[in-house]
Amino acid sequence: MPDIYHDLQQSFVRKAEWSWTKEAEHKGRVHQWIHTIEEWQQPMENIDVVLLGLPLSRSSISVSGASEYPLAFRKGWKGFQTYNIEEEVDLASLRIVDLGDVNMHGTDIAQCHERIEQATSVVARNFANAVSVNIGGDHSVTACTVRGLNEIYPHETIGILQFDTHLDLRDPSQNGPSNGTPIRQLIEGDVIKGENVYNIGLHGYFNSSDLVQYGKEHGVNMITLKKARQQGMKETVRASLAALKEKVDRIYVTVDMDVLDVSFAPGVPASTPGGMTTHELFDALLEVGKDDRFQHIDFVCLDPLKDGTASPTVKAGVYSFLQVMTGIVLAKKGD
Ligand SMILES: [Mn+2]
Repeated sequence: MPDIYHDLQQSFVRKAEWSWTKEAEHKGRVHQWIHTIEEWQQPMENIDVVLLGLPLSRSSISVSGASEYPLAFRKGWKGFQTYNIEEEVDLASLRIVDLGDVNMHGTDIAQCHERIEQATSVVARNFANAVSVNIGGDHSVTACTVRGLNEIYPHETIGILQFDTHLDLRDPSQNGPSNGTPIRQLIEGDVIKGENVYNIGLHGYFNSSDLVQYGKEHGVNMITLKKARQQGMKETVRASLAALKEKVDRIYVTVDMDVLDVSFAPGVPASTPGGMTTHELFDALLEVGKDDRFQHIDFVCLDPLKDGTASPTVKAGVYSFLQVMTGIVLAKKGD
């Protein structure tokens, strides 16, 4: 067995507690396209995208069942075809592997964070050429995944494109390693610079002026939703990625699903009125996927336990991920 299985095992990555049985009659659907690493028969170097579940939400400030999202995400795949009618591309050409979930400690949050950091490092080392997709979990996981990357690439500058209603710049000395502090943890830990953070989606009444002040002092690029709408969502994403490319070696994209308007995302505890429409987020994520410099993305804070009966938020979460994949296929085609 290649060392990679051993490495993953050592860093607490475990086969997901649940996976799809492959049936020929469902060929063409997303759940038939994504293989677990155990099912993967081709060389590991051939893999384009790796998925990793981070089922942790004890670190969320508001009560959250985001730990259940990796499972709900996987279950949601069956409702989607790999063919995208608007872009006329089939995702089936993309070689994607589900590595499983980081096995969390029952109660020790610090231990959970340590495991996430370690697992991210191992994934980055073993799949250096693949795009990595992390499925949270609450937003605290982003501090861990970015630290994990920094360990593997200590000489690289990492930049963050953040889709979020919040700055996530609360003070870790008061709020701990929670979902309100990941960006500040990374700035204070010298892992990233504030000026290399581009946050798109800020609006309304959900960030205090002292945190905005902290953001300004550290050069965080705060692009309000109002500004993004004036400029156009696609243009805003393109401009942010272009600016990041000038300054950083590696781009990490973090999608806090609370960036969506609460009417589109009832299954996100911190979503608010006045947020992004699914349409805007899907457009934004297609642009992200098209950009060949982005290598890592996470989706966080989606709580399937709070979702509506037709699972609108989980479906929006799967769709969001697929938009990024579609962008990658378009980029490979040279569009
Ligand atoms: Mn957040």
